[in-house]
Amino acid sequence: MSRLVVVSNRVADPRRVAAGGLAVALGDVLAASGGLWFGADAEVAEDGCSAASQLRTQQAGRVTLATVVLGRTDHDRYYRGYANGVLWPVFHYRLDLAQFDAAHLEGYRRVNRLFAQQLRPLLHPDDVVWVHDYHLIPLAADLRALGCHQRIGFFLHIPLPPPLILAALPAHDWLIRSLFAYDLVGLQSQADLSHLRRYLAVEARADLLSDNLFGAFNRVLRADAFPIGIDVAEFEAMTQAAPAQKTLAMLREQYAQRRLLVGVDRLDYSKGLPQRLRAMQALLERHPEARHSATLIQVAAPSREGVDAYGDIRRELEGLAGAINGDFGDLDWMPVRYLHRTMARNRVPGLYRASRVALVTPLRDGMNLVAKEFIAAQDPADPGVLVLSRFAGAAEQLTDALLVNPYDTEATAEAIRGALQMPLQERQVRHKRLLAEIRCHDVHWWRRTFLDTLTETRA
Ligand code: ADQ
Repeated sequence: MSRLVVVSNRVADPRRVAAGGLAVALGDVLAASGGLWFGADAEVAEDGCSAASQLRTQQAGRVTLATVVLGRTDHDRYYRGYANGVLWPVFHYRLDLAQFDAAHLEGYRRVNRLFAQQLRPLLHPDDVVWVHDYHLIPLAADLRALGCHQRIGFFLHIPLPPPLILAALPAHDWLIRSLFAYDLVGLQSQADLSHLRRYLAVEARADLLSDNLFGAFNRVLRADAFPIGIDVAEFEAMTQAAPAQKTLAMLREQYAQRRLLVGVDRLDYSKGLPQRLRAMQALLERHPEARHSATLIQVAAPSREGVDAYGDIRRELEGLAGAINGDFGDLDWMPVRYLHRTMARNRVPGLYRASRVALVTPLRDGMNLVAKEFIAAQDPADPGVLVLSRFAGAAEQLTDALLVNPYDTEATAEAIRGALQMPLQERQVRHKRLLAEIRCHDVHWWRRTFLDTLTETRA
């Protein structure tokens, strides 16, 4: 068995539950192969320089964690400036929020080169390298330039936008060309794959050798959709464990007279949170019978607070929640409980299970794991209903959810009403199919399928 080397912006100790599903799923293979997980260190050197000597390593069981300490300037340009200030908005179709700055692009290129220089001496000839996400798109090209011949795969966790949006990105041709240094590129959905295919045909004049093979720049690239899943068995076990059960009991007691709706997100403009609150507002305006009977608990985890657009979305959301509660709330009932915090991971399943409806309504999302977690946490005998944006990657798989267009406030409000009123039998039928889907395509399936395809591709 080849050793697995995972590269991502952040590394996590796979033995810690708080690390989440991805770390656990990759942790299994990393541990079995005595693998290496490489990325940026959580600490940033304030003196401003990313010294080559600042590579830190530590053992987490059989897994080696290796991290590069970045200087403040490099970190801010690469991470905040380019990855989160340009690639994140553009790839989520928000050209209006992108802040193009040549210095940030240069910082992104420099940090990727630095990662390649630091990683190369740690690699063995038959390693399989798996690079994750938009922070590190050019990494394989930098590794190849240093003479690395290992199998290298890439997985993009966020959407890939249509060709004309991608083409607005300064240096898009360089960025996409650098994908050809990988042996395999994985995307979340068929929609993303079709965008890549069209971009390559039109902008790169690539030869479309098949649905998944593209010839350009004297290389052949294989790309495919590998929708990421969750660890369903682990999530079900977490739902039965004491912290989730205590949360469930507390919520059942507190909200004995109400039906709960739940939203759990990072506070990010891609998640459609203001649109979601406006749909709640429309529901209460149009259907007075929904007043007093339903409460939305919206938990929004603080995220990327140094980036301007994130402060704006926070203020907008606080204003909206306050306005809805002011207009519709009563002495004994508030329609929206808005919490700006990260909940402990082991309590989240209790909140899902206590809720009749989940609102997962991003404007654009690579996949969205909250939708899958909500399904896994339900009681099959009396399950809740998933209201899901058609613009989440998950919508390609979860066709038994109530699919909505989050920009259409009135239609979303009606879908929420339909979810609150759905008869038990229909809830059971839909939930059974949804659960079968997320079980079949769980995170272990995703990891296995990607790594098997990467191995075959090189063979
Ligand atoms: P994210 O944008 O972070 O991930 P998502 O897939 O929804 O989005 O995962 C969020 C995770 O964080 C879930 O496990 C959720 O339970 C947890 N979480 C979110 N808010 C929380 C809160 N307030 N308190 C506690 N936990 C919270 C990116 C892409 C997604 C893609 C994933 C995985 O943007 O589209 O699905 O990677 O590939």
